[in-house]
Amino acid sequence: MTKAAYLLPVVAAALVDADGRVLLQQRPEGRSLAGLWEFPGGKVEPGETPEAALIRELEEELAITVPQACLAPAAFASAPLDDRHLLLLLYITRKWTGVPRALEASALRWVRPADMHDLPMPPADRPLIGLLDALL
Ligand code: 523
Repeated sequence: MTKAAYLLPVVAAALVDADGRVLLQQRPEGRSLAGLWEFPGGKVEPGETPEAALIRELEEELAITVPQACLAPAAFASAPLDDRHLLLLLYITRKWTGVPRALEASALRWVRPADMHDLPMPPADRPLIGLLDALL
C-alpha cells in the first residue's frame, strides 16, 4: 500500500507595522532551514487550534501577545518537507502587546513585502510574498 500523504500543519504570522513593513525572523544555526528568514510561528501541536498554536508560538518566540480576534487568516502555501508536506497557514495581524524580541531566532528584521524577494526564505514562505505585496 502506498504511504498516505502526511500534512504537517504550521502556523505563521505577518505582523504588520504602521509603515506596512512585516516582521521576519532568521532561523538559528543547528535547526532545519538555518539562516533563512521566515514569518514567525511554528507547528500546531496535537489538540491545539491553529490560532491557539500561533498565539503560543508568538509568545514563546517574540514575547508578544496577540488577541485571537486580531488574527486574520490570510493565505496558505505548501512545500515538501522530507517525506511529508508542510502546510503553512499565514495570518495577518496589526495589533499586539509588547515589543518583539528574538527569543529563539538569531535576528529580527522589519521588511517591506517588495524587498522580501531578495531575502533567502523557506520554500513555503516565499509564495506568500506576492499576496502581502498586494494587500499591504
Ligand atoms: N517553517 C517554515 N516556515 C515558517 C515556519 C514558522 C516554519 O517553513 N514560517 C518550517 C520549518 C520547520 C517546520 O516548519 O521545518 C516547523 O517549524 P518550527 O519552527 O516549529 O521548527 P523547529 O525548528 O521547532 O523544528 P525542526 O524542523 O525539527 O527544526
